Amino acid sequence: MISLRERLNHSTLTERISAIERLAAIRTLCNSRQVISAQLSRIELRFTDAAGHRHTVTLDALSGERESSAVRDGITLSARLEQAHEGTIVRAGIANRGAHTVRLTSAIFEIATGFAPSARARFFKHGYQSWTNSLGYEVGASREHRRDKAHFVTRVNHQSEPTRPPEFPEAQTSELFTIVESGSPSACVLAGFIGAKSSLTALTVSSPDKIVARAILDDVTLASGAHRDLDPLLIAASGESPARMAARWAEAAGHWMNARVNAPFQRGWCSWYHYFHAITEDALRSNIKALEAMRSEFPLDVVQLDDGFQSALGDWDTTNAKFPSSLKKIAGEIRAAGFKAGIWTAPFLACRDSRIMTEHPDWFIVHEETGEPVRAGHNPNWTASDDKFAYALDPSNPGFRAHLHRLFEKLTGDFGYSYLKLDFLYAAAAPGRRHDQNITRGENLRRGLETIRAGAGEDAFILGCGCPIGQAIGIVDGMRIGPDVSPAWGADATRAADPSTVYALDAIIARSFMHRRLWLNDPDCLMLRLRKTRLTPDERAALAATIAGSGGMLLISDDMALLDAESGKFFREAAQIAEKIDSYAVREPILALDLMTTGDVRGMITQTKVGAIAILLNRGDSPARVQVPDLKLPAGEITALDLASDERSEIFDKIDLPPHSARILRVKR
Ligand code: 9PG
Repeated sequence: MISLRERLNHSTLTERISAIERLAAIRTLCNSRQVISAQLSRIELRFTDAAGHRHTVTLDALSGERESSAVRDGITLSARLEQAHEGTIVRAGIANRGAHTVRLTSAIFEIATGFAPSARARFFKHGYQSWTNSLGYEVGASREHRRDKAHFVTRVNHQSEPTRPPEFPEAQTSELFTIVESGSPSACVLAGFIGAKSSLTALTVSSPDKIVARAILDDVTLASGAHRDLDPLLIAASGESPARMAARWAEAAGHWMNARVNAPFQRGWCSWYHYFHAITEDALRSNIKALEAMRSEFPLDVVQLDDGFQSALGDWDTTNAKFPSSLKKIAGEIRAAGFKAGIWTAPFLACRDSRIMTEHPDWFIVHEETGEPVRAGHNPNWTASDDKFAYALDPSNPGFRAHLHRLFEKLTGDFGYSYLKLDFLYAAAAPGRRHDQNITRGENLRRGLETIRAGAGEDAFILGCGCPIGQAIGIVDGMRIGPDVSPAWGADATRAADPSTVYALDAIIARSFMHRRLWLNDPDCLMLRLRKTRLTPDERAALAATIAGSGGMLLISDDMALLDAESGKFFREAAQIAEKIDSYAVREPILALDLMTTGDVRGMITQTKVGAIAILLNRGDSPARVQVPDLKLPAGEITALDLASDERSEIFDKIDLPPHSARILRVKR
């Protein structure tokens, strides 16, 4: 067994750190940080044989960098440990040296955190896909989750396993990575898969002393003589903040997965949050004209048409009656006005009345027992059929893959769209029988995404949305990291993934560390209008400040006829801050002030050359007073900007925040 006392063991601090930095590092270690070590205690592989009998093979004597292995019924489980990213990386693999094909259920990694079973601890429950919320929870507080009794479509949407095995309840399960924090001063243990090429993964924290990480192998076949590498798992312990640990995970995952992090800062316009499904060609055209005329007030690069143009859900190259022109002509008009043309698709979903579903019923993921296509979405606005469900397409089917490749070649090369918003991507990872039984659900999604990238070409800007977080790393340039915003604050939304500005703000802060580590974060759109919206000026400013503070993509979503010189000034101020923060994010991650908090006041901070910029948000319904020392900002002079009033004030000991408002704090050393 290997102990991860890396922060305390000076000899494992890498040579890359200069002598001066090393001294500084040692000083923080002595600075009353809690001593914590975490270790991998065992790996268990579960599989079934041809007769359906269950077997396990277990590995519990892991040592150093030497490979260890165990064999059972011809199935070999092997693993080795590597020191990297200030932690230990577990590299495990499975080989079938027997005579018969087996089916793999899961690989389970047990990690001893070093915390006492009776300790008070919190864990970070990271969400499955773009819209799923991510939050700190008390360990052991509950075995029940509000989604346990939700509709299948909701669970397939938001969980790597729509039905969790009883030993891994949803309430105690995080996706892809988790952080357990305990003690005072606190220490953190991080466990997270830094790859997502082999399978979906999840981590369960049922008690503070243990994290159970799993590779979900979906009964995939492993033929005689075949081998499968599992995704690498990073384990690390330290006295750093949970947000910094999360950033460390993102750094490692981005590195392992060759993340695309170099796209330029994106500014654009999107049709969705004003027009929704009612968008028409005429409305789009008048906005293109207005955007062209108001270019100096609203300096934008991309004009992106969202949901509502397609002839049917699933048929992305033809339009409905609201769009009498072809998609090619529309892209031409956007480009002639001086913008990049962007378009929305949901490439892994189709409704009953689509050409793709009527002509290719064999391209879908189907129920094991009934052979019926699997439901993965539901929307009355998507179809004229009585059946309002949308079904999951199967990228493991070579016929569908060839279609996807041609489709995206056409949208980019032939039609001229160079910005692609790909939505509802979780559908390709829906459970059910796939054409190719050799690939997991995670691989199926990744294969679909790879096919789209190959068709669209390297130069297209691809934005993932509704997408499981791991599988898209290295393929997409941008990723929606939260639920939809809405022209209403939306604290009354019944589910955290329902469109609602306040839940979007929570996600922007919680996942800020991913920006320029995994891709460009898309915090979702800014709505600038002050009419035809239920957002108040304070709420609009809170949305703008949080989007800007995330350094992420900046798209506005308004009928441009509702905007004026005043809203242009507001936009340019937010854009300037966003771009500045983005430029700093290349070096230092943007971190939540308290990743684990469930309180009304939340925020994030970016290190700058002269100090820091922090965003402070009061998401609650009553006024909040924040004591400045509690924020643990770097020392320096602080000014607060309220975007709603465009007023700056000097801050000393406290900051007062009205309900649903935000302040941008600049700290100058
Ligand atoms: C278009 C929209 C916009 C938006 C996307 C996505 O759970 N739901 O029912 C649900 C519906 C729509 C939705 C998210 C969730 O929004 O995020 O930006 O493109 O689709 O239909």
